[in-house]
Order: sequence, then C-alpha cells, then structure tokens
Amino acid sequence: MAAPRDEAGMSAYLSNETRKWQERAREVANRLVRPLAAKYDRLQEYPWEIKEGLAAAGLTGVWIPREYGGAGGSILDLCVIVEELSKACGGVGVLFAVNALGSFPLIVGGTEEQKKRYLPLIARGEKLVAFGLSEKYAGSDAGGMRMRAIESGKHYILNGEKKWNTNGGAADLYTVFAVTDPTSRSRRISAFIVEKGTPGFKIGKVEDKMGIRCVPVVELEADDCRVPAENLLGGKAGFGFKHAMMTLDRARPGVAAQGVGLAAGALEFAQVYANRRIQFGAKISSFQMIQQMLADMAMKVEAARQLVYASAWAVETEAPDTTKMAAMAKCFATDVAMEVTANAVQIFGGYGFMRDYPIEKYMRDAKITQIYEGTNQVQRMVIARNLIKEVGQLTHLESYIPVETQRGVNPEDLVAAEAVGQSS
Ligand code: COS
Repeated sequence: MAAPRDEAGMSAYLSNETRKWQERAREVANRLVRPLAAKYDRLQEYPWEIKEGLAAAGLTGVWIPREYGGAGGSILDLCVIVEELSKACGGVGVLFAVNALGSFPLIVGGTEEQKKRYLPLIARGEKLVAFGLSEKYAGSDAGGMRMRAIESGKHYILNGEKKWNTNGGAADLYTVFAVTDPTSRSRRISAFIVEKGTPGFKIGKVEDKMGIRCVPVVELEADDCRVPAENLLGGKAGFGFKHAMMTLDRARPGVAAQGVGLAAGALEFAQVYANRRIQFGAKISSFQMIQQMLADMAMKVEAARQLVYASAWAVETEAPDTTKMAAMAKCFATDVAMEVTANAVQIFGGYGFMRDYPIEKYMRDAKITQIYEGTNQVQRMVIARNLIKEVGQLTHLESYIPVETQRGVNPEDLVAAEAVGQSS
C-alpha cells in the first residue's frame, strides 16, 4: 500500500518533530536562500547573512545532542533540512551540512571535556567547523595521508598540507587528521581539533570552483603548528582513521540529501517551465518525450529520497549495515542529482544553458556531490566490500549453486586469478 501523503507530496511517515524542522528549513530557504543564491554564486563569497538566518531560525546544531547545547535532533532531521536548503541553493546545502561533517568526529570520538568545550559553540552557530582529511596525494586513499603530527611535551607539532577543505577560511575550528605513527598500519592516524589562529596554521590557496561557489574550498597549511595535546581527539593517538570513517558513515546521508534537494529543486523548475513553454502550438509538457523525462526524473528523486531516509534511520539505530546504507544513499542520490539536473537543463533548452536563469547552477552544484565525501567509485567499492562480507550469512544458498563451485575456494586458484589480474 502506498504511504499516505500530505499536500507537499512528502512521505507522511516523518515524525511531527522532523516535519517541524522540514517546514522551518523550507521557510528559510524560500525567504532567504533562493533570492540570494545567484548573487553569491556569481560573487563566490561566503553568504554571512544566510548563515545568520540559519542560526536565527535555530537550525545550526540540530544534530548536536541536547547535553552539549544542541537540539538533540536525528540524522533524519539533519537530512530533511539539508534537502530543503539544497532545493533552493546547493551551495547553502553544503554550507550548512559541512558543520555536521566537521563536528561528527567530536561527537563520535571526543572526550567529555572536548565535547563540552566546542559543541555548544557550534550548536549556537558561533563557531563554524571544517573537516581536514584529504590531501593532494591522498584523496580516495585517505589512509595514505602525509601530514605529520609529532608529540613534543604538552603539544603536537603538525607539518603538512590539506587539500579541498570545504568551509576553510570561514570556519573557526578544524578537525585535522595527521600521521602520528608512520610504522603502524591500523593506528597510523590521529585527529586534532585545531583552532583558527593557532600559530603555524594557515589558509592557503582559495579554489575557484565550478559549483557550490558560496562555500569556500581551500588548502590548509601546517607549518610547525603547535596544537595543545588536549586537542588530540579522544585523548588517545591512533584512532583517527576509525573516527574519520565513522564520521563519513554519519555524514554521507547528508550529502545524499544534498543530491535529493538539488534534483527535486531542478525537477520543480522543469515542471513549471514545461507547463508554460509553447512549441508547435502546444505546451511542451503535453509532449510524450518531455513527459517521459519528467516521470523518470520524479521516480528517481523519490527513490533517492526514500534511500536517504532509510540510511538516516540506519545511522540513528546503529544498524549493522549502516556503512553500506550510507554509501548506497550517497552514491544513488548524487548520481540521480547529476542526471536529473542535466535533464532539467535539457528541458529548458537554450534557456537552460544561460546564466540568466537558475537551472544551470543546479547542474554545476550537483557535480561535486558525486565526488566529495568519497567519490561514487569509492562508495561502490564500500558497498561491494560489504556485500562480500554478507556472504557469510548466505550459506543456506550454497547448495543451490553449481556443484563444482560448492567445494569451497582453492587457494591455488586464487593465486592464478591474481596473476591474470596483474597481467591484464
Ligand atoms: N567504520 C569504522 N571503522 C572503519 C570503517 C567504518 N565505516 N571503515 C573502515 N574502518 C576501519 C577498518 O575496520 C580498519 O580497521 P583496522 O585497521 O583496525 O582493521 C581500518 O578502518 C582500515 O579500513 P580499510 O582497510 O577498509 O581501509 P582502506 O584503506 O581500504 O580504505 C576507504 C577504505 C576507501 C573506504 C576509505 O579510504 C575511504 O572512505 N576513502 C574515501 C575518503 C573520503 O571520503 N574522502 C572525502 C573526505 S571528505 S570531502
């Protein structure tokens, strides 16, 4: 049976609390974000007036637990807000969500003292946060990072660079990952909370971007940067990679929600345009080829939205398949975002290609969602690795597969397969 719907077409199985966040975000998006989106896209400047509006509406820190000054909302609350903001401007969607990404390491791995010190400031919107994982030579291979942190008395001395730091420059706090033990495989990396203004910590190159232009993306430089030892996340070295991965599991539904917002926003524009544009003496919305495009776009948006909700629920309930669900939602919804926004441009025809109208921006903003917080190739790798792990729960199916494959895996065959793989 189909889920009941309200007049806005949203699934009725969102709680009243979640709907409250959704309505509040929709109001801010339509009143404040949509009218300013083109201006800040053109200027490529941080829209402080929008950030103030988000804080005034109480949206900052919705994901932060109540005991640390937040609203104690769920990942689903975060996602519906991100969707509404992204419908109006993809840049503002990430401008908001990146603070969740930057603060999740504290939530999942911080000491009580660290949480008490920083989370209330983030919740009130007084401090913005950024997440410093990627480097020039370590993007998808996050574990291959080179930034070093060496313990020295009551400090760690950080040296190295970070790349593609979203919110960098605007942010006051940076969760920075660095190598503390180069000899270790699984305890190589640690995370640090670095405050803006720490001596030796600098904002480097500011990138000129295709999309999400209202949010800064910068290089970070640590040059003998002395970080107090009490800012080592969790107070113990060697857990940085694990905390980064746990953070990404929580944050990827939010990127997926950006994708849904962009796709849903572009679809709405395409619906309105197609119903007004007359060619060959008829509205183009009466042409079957346009109808098919609109129908496919709508199906994909709704499927992506439901996957976002399901992945947010998996994170919230700490379901065993959280990592896979988060990767599936991120990958699917952002691929949908790219496809749907490109098709919306197509429906707008020549007008769609012009900067005079908002639709081309959706397509430019969508592209990065397939790349950041793990490329969609990495998401597929994560999904596949989890599928292979799940085989252990499917032994009841083994007697149905060809007899010659039932005897188990012969290690000699694997060696041969690897040799074939290497030579191809
Ligand atoms: N939660 C908790 N721990 C995790 C985890 C998760 N989701 N995924 C991996 N780990 C742990 C593993 O259990 C393993 O721990 P041990 O060493 O104690 O056994 C460790 O982390 C290493 O895991 P793995 O061997 O799977 O790491 P890989 O180097 O193969 O890398 C990928 C895994 C590719 C998934 C990871 O590097 C990744 O996500 N890359 C993309 C990075 C990214 O998203 N960058 C964007 C930054 S934000 S713009």
